[in-house]
Amino acid sequence: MVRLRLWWCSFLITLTVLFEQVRICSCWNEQTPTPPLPILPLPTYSQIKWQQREIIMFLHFGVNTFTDREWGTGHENPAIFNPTRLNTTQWATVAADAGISLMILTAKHHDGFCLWPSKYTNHSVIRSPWQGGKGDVVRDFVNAATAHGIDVGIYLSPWDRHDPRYGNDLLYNQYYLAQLQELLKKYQNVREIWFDGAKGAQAKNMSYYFSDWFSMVKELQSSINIFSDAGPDVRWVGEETGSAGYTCWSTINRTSLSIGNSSITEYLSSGDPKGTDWLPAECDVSIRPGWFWHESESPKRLSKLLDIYYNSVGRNCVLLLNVPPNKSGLITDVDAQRLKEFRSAINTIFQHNLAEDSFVKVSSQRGGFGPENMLDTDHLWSYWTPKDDGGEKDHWIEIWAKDESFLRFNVISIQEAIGLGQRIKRHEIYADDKLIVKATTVGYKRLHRLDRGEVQARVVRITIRESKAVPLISSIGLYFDPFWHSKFTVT
Ligand code: FUL
Repeated sequence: MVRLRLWWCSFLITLTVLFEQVRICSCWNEQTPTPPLPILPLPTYSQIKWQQREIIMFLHFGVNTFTDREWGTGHENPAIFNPTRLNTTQWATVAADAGISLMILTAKHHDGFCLWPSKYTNHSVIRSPWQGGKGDVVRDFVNAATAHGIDVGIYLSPWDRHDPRYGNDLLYNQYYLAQLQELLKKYQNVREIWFDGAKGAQAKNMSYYFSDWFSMVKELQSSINIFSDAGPDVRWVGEETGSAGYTCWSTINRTSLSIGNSSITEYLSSGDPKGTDWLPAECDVSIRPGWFWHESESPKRLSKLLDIYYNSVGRNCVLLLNVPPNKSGLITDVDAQRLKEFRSAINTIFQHNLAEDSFVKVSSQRGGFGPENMLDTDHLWSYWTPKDDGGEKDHWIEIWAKDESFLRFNVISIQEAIGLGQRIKRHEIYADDKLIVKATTVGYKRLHRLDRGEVQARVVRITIRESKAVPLISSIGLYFDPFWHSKFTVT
């Protein structure tokens, strides 16, 4: 009898446990699949917003515009600053027409002349005939940009060839910090502040109190991105022709960086897969040979601007393109026209993604994170990811032409869901089993414009050979760039 009771009890317990397991399992199946864990470091909200801008605009304007120089001496007479037709609305219109969402103005360049009426110096617009000394270029710039829905950034040169305090660490740092506070209190919603590392040979011994400056900036405007050779939010790419490293990580070790140090340019250009800081690179380059406007110069050709686009935005960077206003205070028509052509060319190239008309197959998929996520409009939080089985094997995506047709393209685009970290170390692309691209990093956006020219294929395969953790791909694309005239055409 006792035995029977015991048997009956254990039977009931087993049944309950089984029932509970089935219940947990079925609940589990009903739940929305969760994303994989992130791989640190991650971008901040402001860094993601910055990255999504892709192209931003620099405006170098000041006394050099009137003296035909690149670096002023600091001895310029403020009276030479007299832009007779200054119109910041025209600047903003040119930027808006080019699809630009952030403009950065040189409030003070190395010559020390201030485009706003700073109370800490009289070497400024106060002493210029423009608007009878009552004008404020920074104010007009901020107002015009804001009215056009464009964000603003400010460049305030640390190197100052005018101010007598320059050379005295304490006095000059106090002056510089005072101007920073003045600007960031006066002009709201500044999205980027640019700390230029350039210093003339005679100024090498001056030290800047970067920690004080950075802390003050964040205290006054917390959503701002601070740019310098060493970040902390955006890093210099290490050169000024508009080209990032073929390998370009948004991660780097900040402790290995310092401002104005020419021996780290390669490190800046490639970043560091082992880096513990998220510090993406910005590629600054001018539409003209110089940063300031010079009558004798003209804008770069469209083909050059497109090369720059592929080598900067197409290598996981933001392109900061300088378009300098001229002596009259306007962006020159040829520059405005070139910029329009540039935007229209980009729109033309990327208007039709052949992958959208194709079948997409993948090596495997984590539940809820299928290949369709690579073809929607969310290029950040919607992504395909394979099953994470911990194995070392390759993951791949195949794009198949429908029916008996061929995919005809010369550009391939891949984007990683960087909100969960940058992961891909090596990838390859095959057209009908023929290797056409062997590359390294992807990041926010990787564009491969094929040197070998146009390719026609039934199937294109993207293979991820090495990744820090399972890859998360937010977008893939195959495009035909009609502006790319390569010597070779491979079918
Ligand atoms: C450099 C400066 O010396 C140039 O004049 C220009 O402003 C460029 C963006 O940065 O370091």
